Amino acid sequence: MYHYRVEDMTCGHCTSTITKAILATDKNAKVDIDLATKSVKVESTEDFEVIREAIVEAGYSAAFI
Ligand SMILES: [Cu+2]
Repeated sequence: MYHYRVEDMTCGHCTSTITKAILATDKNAKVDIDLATKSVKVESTEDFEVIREAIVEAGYSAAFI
């Protein structure tokens, strides 16, 4: 499982945008977001960096944890 910290994720709109961006990259990914801790956990067969870039392309930062 991959774990990212998305500091600029602030509301439900952000979480849905990020979830859609990840699913557009890997439709079978499992996305688990905790807004309070800015945490995005992803289970995917894609590379860690590919998923990270999907989050960045959606307009957010994605730091490694
Ligand atoms: Cu938002």
